[in-house]
Amino acid sequence: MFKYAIVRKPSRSMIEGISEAELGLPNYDNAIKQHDDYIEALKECGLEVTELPAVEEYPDSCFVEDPALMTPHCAILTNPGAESRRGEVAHIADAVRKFYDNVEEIKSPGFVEAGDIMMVGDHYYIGLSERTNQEGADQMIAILEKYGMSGSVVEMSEVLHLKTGLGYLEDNNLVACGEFLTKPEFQKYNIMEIDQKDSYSANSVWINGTVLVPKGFESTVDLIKNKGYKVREVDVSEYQKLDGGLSCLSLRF
Ligand code: CIR
Repeated sequence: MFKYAIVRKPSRSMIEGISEAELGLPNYDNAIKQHDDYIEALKECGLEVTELPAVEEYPDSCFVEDPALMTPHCAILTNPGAESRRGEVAHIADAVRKFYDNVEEIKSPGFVEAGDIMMVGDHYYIGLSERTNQEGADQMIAILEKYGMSGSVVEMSEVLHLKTGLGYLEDNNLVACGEFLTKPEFQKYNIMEIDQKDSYSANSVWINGTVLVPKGFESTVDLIKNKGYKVREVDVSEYQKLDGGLSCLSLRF
């Protein structure tokens, strides 16, 4: 069960965030409304939410999932592969230290963005993406092992982050799309297949028994409800325009 979440208010500079989505620029006012509802959804799942102030200097800084990984035993400050995002780590560090005594760091030439990391119990799958490299993954695995956890790498090539196409819903259930459907390491899970046209909804998030699903993907809602989960839809369309999903908008621990 998770107790806390950290989010960061989007900055007006978010329109300059990295994007390959080709869905147009996000509307700031609408993004704020959606962010408020996202926070409400986290609270409905029983989380105590810390909202950090916007940082105009970093357009992608509302995607707090990437600069840190929170585990039950330690927190790890990452080293984002995207150069324009590297400075976000210093901005999240204080908030992380308020909750953790054990805070570790990924260092260059190792790069990790924690959107590439999926937790399954004590094991952490680490996607090797354009943002996370082998050296970063090796450092991450060494840190996890120091605290009695484990990690393994997942080769990937189709999407931005590992969790862009994959989400663990606990109880051995995985929502997956595209290249992740056939990866040998995931065949031991019950794979709930997300159709390619609904790929954005593969980034659905389990929080304390409820699954947050991005708004507008009825078949995904049905798929997840049919497995017995409670579903809460959240409209994050303004963040989709920046290649960001539901999971990227918070740290949950
Ligand atoms: C980026 O490209 O870094 C941001 N525009 C989106 C980050 C999304 N984060 C995530 O999937 N964990």
